[in-house]
Amino acid sequence: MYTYYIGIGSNLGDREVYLAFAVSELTNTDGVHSVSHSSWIETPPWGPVEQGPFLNGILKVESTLTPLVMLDTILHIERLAGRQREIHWGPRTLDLDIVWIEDEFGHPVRVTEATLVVPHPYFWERQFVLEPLQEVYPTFTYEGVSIDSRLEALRIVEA
Ligand code: A4P
Ligand code: MG
Repeated sequence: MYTYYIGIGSNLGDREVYLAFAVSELTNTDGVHSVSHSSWIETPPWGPVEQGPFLNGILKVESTLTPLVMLDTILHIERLAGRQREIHWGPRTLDLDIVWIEDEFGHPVRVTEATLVVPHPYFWERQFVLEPLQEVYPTFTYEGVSIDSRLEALRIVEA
C-alpha cells in the first residue's frame, strides 16, 4: 500500500467542479482505497505565464497502485476534464501532480523515470503546494526541515 500526496489545481472554468470531479474519479478507481483532501485555497499564479488565480489543494490517496500506474490514472482524469496541453505552466482546467509518496512503513518512495519524478522537482519551492500539504500532513519534514519552518521561510522571502 502506498500513500500518495497529489497536488491538484485548476484555473480555468468552474474550478471547484473540476477539483470535485478529480476526487470522485479517483475515489471510484480500482485499487484506490481512500481519498481525503485539504481545503481548497485560492492562490496567485506562480511562474512566468500571466494567467488567472488557481484553486489549489492536496489529495491524500491510499492505494495499491504502483507509481507509474497512478501517473497513468491521473493523466487520464486530466484528459477526462478536458485538459489540453498547450502552454507549459499555462492555464489548465485540471492539473494533478504527484508530490510525495510513502510506502506502508511511512518511508519516502523516490522515483526517477523519464515520465515521472517524485518528489515533484519544485514542490519545496511552492507555497501553493506546501500550505495545503501542511494541513493534511502537519508533521511533514523534508531533508531535516519541518514544513512549518519551510513555509515560514517562504513567507519571509515573499514579504
Ligand atoms: N511528470 C513528471 N513527474 C511528475 C509528477 N511527479 N507528477 C510528467 C505528475 N506528472 C509528472 O506534465 C507533463 C508531464 O510531467 C506528465 O505527462 C508526466 O509524465 P504537465 O502537467 O502536462 O506539464 P506542465 O503543465 O507543462 O507542467 P507541470 O509540471 O504540471 O506544471 P507545474 O509545474 O505544476 O506548473 N500557480 C499556482 N498558484 N498554482 C498552480 O497550481 N501550476 C502551474 C503549473 C503554474 N503556476 C501555478 C500552478
Ligand atoms: Mg502536471
